[in-house]
Amino acid sequence: MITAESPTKNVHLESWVAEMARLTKPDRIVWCDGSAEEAARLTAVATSEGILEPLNQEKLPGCHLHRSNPNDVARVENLTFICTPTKEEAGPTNNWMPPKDAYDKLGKLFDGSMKGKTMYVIPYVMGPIGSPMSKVGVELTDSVYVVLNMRIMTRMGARALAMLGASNDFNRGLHSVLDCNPERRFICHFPQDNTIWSVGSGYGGNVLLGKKCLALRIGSYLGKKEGWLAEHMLILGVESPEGEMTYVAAAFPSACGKTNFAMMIPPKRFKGWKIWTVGDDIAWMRVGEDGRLYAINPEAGYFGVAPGTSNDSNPNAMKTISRDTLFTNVARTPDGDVWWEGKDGPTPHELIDWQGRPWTPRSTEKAAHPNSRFTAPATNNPCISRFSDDPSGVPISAIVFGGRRASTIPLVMQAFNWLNGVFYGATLGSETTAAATGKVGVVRRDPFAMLPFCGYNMGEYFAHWLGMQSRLLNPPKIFMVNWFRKDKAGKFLWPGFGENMRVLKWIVDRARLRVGGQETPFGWVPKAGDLDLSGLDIHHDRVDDATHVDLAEWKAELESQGEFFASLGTSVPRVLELQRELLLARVDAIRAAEHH
Ligand code: OXD
Ligand code: MN
Repeated sequence: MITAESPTKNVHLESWVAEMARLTKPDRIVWCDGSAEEAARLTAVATSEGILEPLNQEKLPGCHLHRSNPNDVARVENLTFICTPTKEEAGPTNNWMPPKDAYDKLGKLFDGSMKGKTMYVIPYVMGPIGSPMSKVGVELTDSVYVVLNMRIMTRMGARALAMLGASNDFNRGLHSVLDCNPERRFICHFPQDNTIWSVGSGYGGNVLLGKKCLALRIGSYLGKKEGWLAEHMLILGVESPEGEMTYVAAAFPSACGKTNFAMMIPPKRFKGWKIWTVGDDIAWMRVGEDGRLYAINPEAGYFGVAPGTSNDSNPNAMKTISRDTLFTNVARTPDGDVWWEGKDGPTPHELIDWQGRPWTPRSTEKAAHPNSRFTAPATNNPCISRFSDDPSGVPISAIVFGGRRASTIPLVMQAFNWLNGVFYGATLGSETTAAATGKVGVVRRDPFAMLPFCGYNMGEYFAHWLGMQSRLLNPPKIFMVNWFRKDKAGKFLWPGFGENMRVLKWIVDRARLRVGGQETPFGWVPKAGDLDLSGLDIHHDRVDDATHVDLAEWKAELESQGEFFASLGTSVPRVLELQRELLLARVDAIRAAEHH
């Protein structure tokens, strides 16, 4: 084994890397420094090995295409494990393996897994360098694709080593693609050891260990232990024409248009208003000295879903991915451009599909995989917030929960109080999409959009959220939204995209206590006239339908929420179940009164 001299004097890191190298037996160890020269060198390696394909460098400077193994295109929740000493700690929503069993099982798979290969050591920071809210991780991987993605998604290399110093406090991530066989694919988290072992996959969410694994699963566990929140939330700043800035964090299950919302361009009517992106997927939030909730985005890039991204749906994303971007499983045009379903312009006459096969509009399969992705640096985003790298984070005034729901859930609703808002989060549901493997189009409960990402017992997670209230002297207001409600004919009631600014404005004004609302049993919704609809060609009936609360639908919803709570068992805080029963009783009482 050739061991490149390590650039660190950190004995904890050195001895762990040596131990993992004894296990995986790589031919070579390369410590990544995060420099531009290194990126150029590794891109050349990846290109010569066929892992990356250069795209048209005039149209897309610095951009490359990667095609994953067709058996490896999404996160694999059934192969993702939380390895805590007891099953109880992992809770009813996680797959569990005892730590010793997991280390043994994966240890056998890792044994010699890097023979003939290079082990890359990737030191990285999640969060702004030097922020007390940030965390250091080190990922060891045999995938150059992982290195190049981590370079975009995190602050990696020498600056991460500098931040770590001599400390032993870093996440230990080990990854090997093996032969990319689903039978030998496992993503195991060891919260107590601050360790992640991932084998048998090369797909982003399974292998970019800083993202879902550290920033959410391990992060949520650390958050519970240390008194903060690691959330599956975008963070954006709304700037008014007067320069007033209001920060909003929003949780949506995967592929509900989170990236679009985080980069929204307000419609013409909102002249002078501006949306600034702090983050598009993950928020780490702490109580500040002033009793407000402060958020950082632990990531440095966007790992976004390509299909549906266009100059219509998200012009800022299109600009963001026009250079220095890695595309995974999209289609390519004969002249080396990228394409996916829902991109602007006419469908090209011929393409190479995501599996490298010729494709024409007559083909029955999709050209791009529905979960094809772009990995792009946040600094490419024309509307990146100037505070996105601020070590203190940004103060959050509103928290929003949203899902993809054809009925029941109104366009927007504000919770009466913290408990009511936590109840919104705990009962969040959405119709499934392609980001996770499994059935598409059924409602699944996805509390706080964290179902696949909460690294410990979900009931205790709810309790942690409830418990934050006593430390928040100035808590954010909590809302739910639903851009996806449909009419009887199955048409969306609300136009969505940039028009969501109108809803966001109501949220900001509510958070700042300066606009009206209509009380319902479940929260406040905008009254006719509260939403600014000027310049929008929509019949007011459709807005009324979009914001309507239908008691019969809600009764069914509350009953389904009850089944969900029951499935979580006794760890669900009693106040949440009582809140549900109170709402159900109110619905029954109102309906009984109406029938008299
Ligand atoms: C993601 C996801 O990739 O939530 O962000 O699946
Ligand atoms: Mn996500």
